[in-house]
Order: sequence, then C-alpha cells, then structure tokens
Amino acid sequence: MYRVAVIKGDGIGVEVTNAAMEVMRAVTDKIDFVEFEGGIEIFKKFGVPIKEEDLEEIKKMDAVLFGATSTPFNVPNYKSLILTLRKELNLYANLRIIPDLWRDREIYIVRENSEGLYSGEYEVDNSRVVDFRVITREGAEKIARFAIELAKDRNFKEITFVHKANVLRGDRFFRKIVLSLAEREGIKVNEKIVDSFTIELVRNPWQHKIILSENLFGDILSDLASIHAKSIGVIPSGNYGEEIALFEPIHGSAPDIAGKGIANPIGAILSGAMLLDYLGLDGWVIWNAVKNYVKKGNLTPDLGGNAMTVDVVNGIISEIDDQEIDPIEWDELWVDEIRINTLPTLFMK
Ligand code: 48Y
Repeated sequence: MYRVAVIKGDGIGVEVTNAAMEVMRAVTDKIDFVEFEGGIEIFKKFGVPIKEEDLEEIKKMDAVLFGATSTPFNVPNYKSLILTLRKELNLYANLRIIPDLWRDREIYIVRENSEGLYSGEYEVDNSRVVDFRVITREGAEKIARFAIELAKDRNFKEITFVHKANVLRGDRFFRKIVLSLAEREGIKVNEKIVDSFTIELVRNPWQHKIILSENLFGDILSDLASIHAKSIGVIPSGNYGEEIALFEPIHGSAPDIAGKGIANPIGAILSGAMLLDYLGLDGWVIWNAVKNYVKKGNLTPDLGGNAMTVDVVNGIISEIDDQEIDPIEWDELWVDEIRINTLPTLFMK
C-alpha cells in the first residue's frame, strides 16, 4: 500500500480534491489517503499554515495530493501554505502540463520551484525593500537536468529556455548551465527572451514542447499558456523533490464558485493521474478516460457546458470502467497512450 497525504485546502479545493480521489479509487486500491489540514484557519489557531507535527508526518508519506488555498496578502505574517510546502518538502521542480484534450497534444512547462524571487531572502528597512532573486549552481543544474531528461524521454530534440539574460545576471549564470548541460546530452536549446516570448506563447504555442524557466517567469508563463487548454481548470501539475512529490491543479481556490458544485474537477483529476504515474501505478488510464469523456460529455461552465462537478466525475469513471478489459489486450491497444501519457522514470519514486 502507498500512503498519500491529502490537503484539500479551501474554496473549490475541497470539491476538486474529493473528485480526484474518487477517480483515483476507481483505478487503484493500492492507496491509503490520509487527510491533513492547512491554510488560513490553521494559521489563525496555531500561527503557522500547517502544524509542525503534520509536516513531519507528511514527509514520511509517498506523495501529496493538494487542492487549492486562498492566500490573502493583508493578513500580517501569513505565509502561503503551498509555498511553505514547496520549501519544506524541497520540491525543486514544478511540471505543469498544458493539455489540448481534444487534439492530444501538450506543452510541458518546467518551472524552477524553490529559488529566484521566491527564495524567501530579503532585506527590509524604512526606505527600501529588497527581494533577492537567487539562482544557485545546484538549483540551476537540477532543474536543467529535469527538463533535459523529460525531453529525452519524450524523444524531443529540443527544449525552449525562457530567460532575461540580456538584463539579469542570474539568468546569465542559469543560461550557461542550461546550455552546457544540454549540449552534453545532445539536446538543442531554443532560447527566448521572456517579454517577447509572451507574444509567441499566445500566437504559436504548440511548437514549444518543453518550456524551461525560472520561478516567477514560470509562474506567469504557465498561467498565460493556460488559455490554450481552454480553461485553467483542466491543468494539472506536479511539484517534484528528491524524496517526495506533491500534485495539484494549477487553478486557485475560486471562492466565487465554491460550494456551488460547478468547479471543473479535471485539473485535480489529471493531477491524480500524475500522482499515480509517480507511484508507478496506471495514471494513463485516467488520461485516456478524461480525453474520451471531454470529446462527448457535458462539461462544466468554464468550458461552456452546464454540467456539475459530479457529472464530470461520474462520466470519467464510466469511461474508466469501459477500459476495464483484459490487461494483456490493453498493452497492445493503448501502447501509444502509455508512451505519451506516462511520465518517465525520473519522475517516479
Ligand atoms: O502555484 C502558483 O502558481 C501560485 O500562483 C502560487 C505561486 O506564486 O507560485 C501562489 C501562492 C499562493 O498564493 O499561495
């Protein structure tokens, strides 16, 4: 049995995480889900976004499934739960998969997840506030390797590396490391300057298979790229470390639609698929079921339909049940999907 920590968070985080667990349970009975609380309510009681003892417990688990939390910026000393988890669990790589579920293609965005302007290092005095944009050799090498291994696994010949090395010293350093590692591994680097790249990412996105960038650029680029998935509600992600990984949809807690039962669960469900891949279980079954479902099923309002969350979940589960044919035949029938949808062993426990 695998033990997976579940942090649903607030807003639609709760609904979509429940949906993801239901779908995962339809694929495997090898997971024990263990629930933990975190976020602003815990902070009000304990002064931290997640309790120390819970964090210690989570570190011993196989993986984490995360929903969404709101991070108000006007609560003094509050520190974002997800940023705390990324830091405490050393999750250095953030992989966001922008899927075109209707045409079977995707863009992988590899975002450095622990440094840059998110380093947490700063200087404050009465007249000046400085956030340090930290790029270390170790951090740059690890994330470059992650993107390059992903490219090799997918048989892609190149990665797109997005930076601002014309202005920022840190990116000049990062660039040197990316170029030399890629050359050694036989991967071409398509270099782009971040500001002009935004236009290309809007107009002509699909030629970029893997996009590598530092933390804040990766944050912004992945939200921008979400327009190509039709809704940010369908985009899954994995935050990978050396010991553990955390999976979350990239959408936020969407308080405006929370509790109405209309949240799109697909981003969370596909995050569940990435989690299964990480554990060496059958994540591709979920990917296939989702792709089959969206082509014919009723979708939630963000995708122009009028389905409820529960309709989408039930529809996807019935697609999973339809796939329950003899596993030996499966291998032959779905071999392409296995290659496309299953993440490489580098990203496995
Ligand atoms: O995961 C994200 O992309 C979010 O935008 C967070 C980030 O900046 O990485 C925001 C964190 C938060 O608001 O708690």
